[in-house]
Amino acid sequence: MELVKGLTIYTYDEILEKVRGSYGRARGAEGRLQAVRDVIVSRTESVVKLSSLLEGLHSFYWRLVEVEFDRGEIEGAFKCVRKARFMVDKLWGRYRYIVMAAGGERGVVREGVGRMLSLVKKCRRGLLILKNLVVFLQGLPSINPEEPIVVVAGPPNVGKSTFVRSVSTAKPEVANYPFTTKQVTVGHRDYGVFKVQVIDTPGLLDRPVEEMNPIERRAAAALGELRGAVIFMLDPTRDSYMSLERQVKVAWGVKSLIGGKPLYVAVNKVDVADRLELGKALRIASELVEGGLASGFYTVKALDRDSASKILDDIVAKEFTSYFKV
Ligand SMILES: Nc1nc2c(ncn2[C@@H]2O[C@H](COP(=O)(O)OP(=O)(O)OP(=O)(O)O)[C@@H](O)[C@H]2O)c(=O)[nH]1
Ligand SMILES: [Mg+2]
Repeated sequence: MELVKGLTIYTYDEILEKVRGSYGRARGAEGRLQAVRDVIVSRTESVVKLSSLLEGLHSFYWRLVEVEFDRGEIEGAFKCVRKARFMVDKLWGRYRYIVMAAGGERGVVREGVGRMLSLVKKCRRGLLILKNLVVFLQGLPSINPEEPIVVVAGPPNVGKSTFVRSVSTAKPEVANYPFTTKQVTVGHRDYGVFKVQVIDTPGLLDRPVEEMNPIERRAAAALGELRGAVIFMLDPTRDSYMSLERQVKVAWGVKSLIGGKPLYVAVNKVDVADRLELGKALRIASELVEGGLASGFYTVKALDRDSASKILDDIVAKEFTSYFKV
């Protein structure tokens, strides 16, 4: 994602290395103290920057962060660095004064430098967490929560990624086994005056958020925090990973995550489903509409670009009408 592009967090060891270099080059007691203070301040500047950037981080990204990181530890790391920067400045002032008054004894400089460094050392673990956090954020897809979004969700192996491949620029991995998709990815479909972001999500099981594994939680983050429309995909075939009954349970779980956002059911794999399978799935889909879960339902062959695009275009026309007016 763009927010933290180019930002580097330095670890304690990296700061220490730089301190050694600058200390060695600096002249005089005051110069050495100043050099160490400057390195610490400048090398932790990106932590301050990160802290302010995160204030603008969208709740969707926060939810993804919380899957991998402890929010309390992140806050603790910021607090530690803030305190270290403040105290380093204070120590620098104090030792500079002592050095000037006492004529720059080596022991005094060493003591001052040691105390400054030990403040940073206290944040050793925190700096590592923040460094990993930045790398993690940099690897996340750039999604603009303010622009039109269609999230494709559903049980494992129903054809979500196949659908996203067919309708958008994204080329997520497709395979005939469950949990192929482990991360949220985004593709775009161009409608001329605007683009729709089509989000591929990992497969969901029929269990509440508290029992979800990290992979499912990523899907839950997209469903819960991104506004827009949702396509809930079903696999009607007997080879499906889950029975249709269980797939319906997943659909209700998705509904509880998305609240009032519009949801459309897409019964996939119509090319291989037999009449009986299809009949049952369509009955279930229409019940989901009657039961207030879905705004509508479709049949689709996600493998086929035209079939998949027709559905997306229809949903976009219904849900994002205002965007078509220039
Ligand atoms: N016959 C047929 N097979 C399909 C269709 N759509 C998807 N498949 C197949 O279904 C299998 C699963 O497809 P994926 O797109 O990886 O399914 P997914 O829902 O993204 O799966 P996870 O990421 O594991 O949750 C693959 O073998 C696809 O080729 C379809 O319309 N017709
Ligand atoms: Mg997938």
